[in-house]
Amino acid sequence: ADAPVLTEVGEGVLTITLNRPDKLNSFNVEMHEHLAAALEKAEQDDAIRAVILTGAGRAFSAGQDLSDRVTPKDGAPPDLTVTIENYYNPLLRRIKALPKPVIAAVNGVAAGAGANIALACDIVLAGESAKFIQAFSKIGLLPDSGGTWTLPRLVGMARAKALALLAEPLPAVQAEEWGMIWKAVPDDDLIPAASKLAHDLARAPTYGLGLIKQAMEAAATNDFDAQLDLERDFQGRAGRSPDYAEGVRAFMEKRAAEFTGK
Ligand code: T3D
Repeated sequence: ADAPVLTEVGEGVLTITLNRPDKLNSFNVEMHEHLAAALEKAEQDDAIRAVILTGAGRAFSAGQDLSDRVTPKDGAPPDLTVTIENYYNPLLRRIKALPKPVIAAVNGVAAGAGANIALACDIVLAGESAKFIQAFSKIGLLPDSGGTWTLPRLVGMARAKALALLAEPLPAVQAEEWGMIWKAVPDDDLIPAASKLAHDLARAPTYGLGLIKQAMEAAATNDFDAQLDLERDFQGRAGRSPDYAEGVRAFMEKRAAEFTGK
């Protein structure tokens, strides 16, 4: 059988493709395990300086594979905390903690956990025909994979609650208008645009980009004073990096900088 996740590395960019197209790239344990391994590679390999997450076929991901979630009449219900604790939550923590930019290239429908995994990425590009659906409420669940935290921060509480309660599909263009994603682009431009973005980022001072990502995430829970302290400390670290030295030298010498990610 085909691998449930495909990976490809080139010029500092790791492209991860969810690959269960017949099931709209919905998540089973095997796909979780392959995705975790791919992200671990991104963590450990210094040569990888940006990541693209996308889906094969017509969907980005339809969230949890529901085919093994059917509760027999009079049977015991599944314990959903197990998959969330063992697979979804570690996945979301991995994406957030990775000190490298992760770009979601949302090639089609992103539903349930599939939507919230995309929205946890650092830059979200979507094809114009893609839709985001907080599908959970249709089957009696609530948004997981960080959705109840992420959505209100991205679009405000009014829109977040309505999206979660109504489970109405939000087209990519409207998602861009609402500030929920970075950009909606014509479908045919999606992969080239994501690839260009990722390659530009991979050539950038990626150590600094990692600090930017961590500082922004920390701001969600820090107060202003704590955040000023964090900026001081992180800037101290950035200021000792070879890429900062190269950036300043290149500016003064009026030439293009050559960053190494250190
Ligand atoms: O369980 C836990 O561990 C807790 C964690 C929960 C996390 C979650 O993500 S819960 C939410 C799960 N996801 C959903 O509820 C979404 C279900 N899917 C849909 O609503 C629709 O499929 C879409 C809106 C995503 C796409 O609609 P459409 O009309 O383009 O396609 P379709 O015809 O519905 O689906 C195509 C095929 O994919 C179809 O199979 P078939 O008939 O061709 O054999 C469909 O059953 C299958 N499919 C789609 N989504 C899932 C799925 N199979 C299993 N699980 C799915 N989530």
